[in-house]
Amino acid sequence: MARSLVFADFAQAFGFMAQVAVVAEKRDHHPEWRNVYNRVEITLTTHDVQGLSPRDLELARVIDAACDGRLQEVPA
Ligand code: H2B
Repeated sequence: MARSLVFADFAQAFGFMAQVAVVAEKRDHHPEWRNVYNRVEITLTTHDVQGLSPRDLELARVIDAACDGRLQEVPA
């Protein structure tokens, strides 16, 4: 399961990552992610099952909530 996010700048991207990282560490379930400036590419997987598990869905909801309202506005 993957999602690519674009933020206004690096501070917004890294602030989002810090927020998700705190929750991920508490849950011992971590995103595979790549950050370049304002972009964050995220993949969620569970090693034990070599695929998706409910833990990935739960972390996806945390990620969706953390980036809600923080993504770069794309001009119409
Ligand atoms: N994160 C993710 N996304 N998937 C895992 O399978 C996973 C993890 N396993 N964080 C955890 C850590 C495991 O390696 C430790 C030993 O609990």
